[in-house]
Amino acid sequence: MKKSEFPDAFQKVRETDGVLDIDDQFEKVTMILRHKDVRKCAHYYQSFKSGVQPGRIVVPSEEKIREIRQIPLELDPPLHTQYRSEMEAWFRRPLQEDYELKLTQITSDLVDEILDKAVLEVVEEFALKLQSQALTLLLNVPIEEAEIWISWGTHVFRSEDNPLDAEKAEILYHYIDEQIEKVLHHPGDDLYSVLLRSQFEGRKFTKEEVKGTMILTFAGGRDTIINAVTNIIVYFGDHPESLEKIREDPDIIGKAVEEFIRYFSPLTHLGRVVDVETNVCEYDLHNDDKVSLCWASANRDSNVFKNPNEVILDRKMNPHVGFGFSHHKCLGATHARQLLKILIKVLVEKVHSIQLLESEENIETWGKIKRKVGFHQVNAKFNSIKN
Ligand code: EMZ
Repeated sequence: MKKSEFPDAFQKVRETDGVLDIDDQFEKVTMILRHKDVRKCAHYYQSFKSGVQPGRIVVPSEEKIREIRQIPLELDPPLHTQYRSEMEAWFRRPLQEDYELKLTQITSDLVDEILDKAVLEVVEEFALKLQSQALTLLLNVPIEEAEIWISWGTHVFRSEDNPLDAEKAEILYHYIDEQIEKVLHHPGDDLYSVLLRSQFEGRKFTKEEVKGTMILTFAGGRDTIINAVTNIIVYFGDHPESLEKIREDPDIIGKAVEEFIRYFSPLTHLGRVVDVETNVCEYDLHNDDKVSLCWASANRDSNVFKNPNEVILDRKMNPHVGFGFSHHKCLGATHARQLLKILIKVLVEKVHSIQLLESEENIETWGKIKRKVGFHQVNAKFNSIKN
């Protein structure tokens, strides 16, 4: 099997049962696996709620390591809509020309740094750096700040042997508290200051609301982007002809990004809590049951995607749910898409080929299912186009 192959772990159970019951810290979670059902549950927020105890809708549940609500993720309309509308313009900034130029510069500098190095570890030495440096643009803070975030490693709550590392989470919470205090005294034009000036129901956001939004900004776009970046690089390592194809026809970059998001599905799933007895999904669900909407499974549903297990760089119809669906579509998606588009653009301009050496896969376990989501480590050599 090629390193860049990501098998569809859910195929059999999706086709036969449509759902999979798993255990998360002694609570049953019913994973919803079919594209049609995932979209339906995401849409009917009255029956499948996000606005429950902070941490509960994440799988594994983060209730034990977080008391603060991630905003707007852990809310339902109409509250969700009110908060979201305050932030939307800010999270669309990645479409602005100067933002795009700065992101191109960051990416280009990082690629120059790794070209022709004897061996590079892609996750730590490239993907994590790119994710962190790019985040300084989204937050509008100095690029040097990325050094601190890089030192936290690839996930803000997860460490090597613990998926819910409370001590590690504290580092992030403490850091955000400090930043909020700083801008309270010296407001500027960074995201913290913008949020502190934002309005909710006629009053300003509280510190806790700002903190909840910032936790989401740090956590939600971290391992997801790192996985996407690493997986795309591994894909090009295995498929030099794809680098070539895009070099010849760069107009397909937008479509290629959507296809990579579909195929790799960096976030496996997100939970909801069932509010009323409901048969909206034709499954046996009861009040207060936890379900998860499995984006990764939905994105391989052969009722929707032709040849779902193939990467088709210029796939025409691609209604993937890699960024979620309906009200809770990812707020950071504009930033993520720009980052990946620019990454591919820079790679095809500068890199001739990528030689993959040893690697270690990152495998998640969901009940009886094992799903490859990315890599803990990939050693590679990037060969410059100039040689
Ligand atoms: C949560 C989640 C949300 C969670 C959109 O993604 O990503 C996970 O990586 C975090 O641990 O807290 O933000």
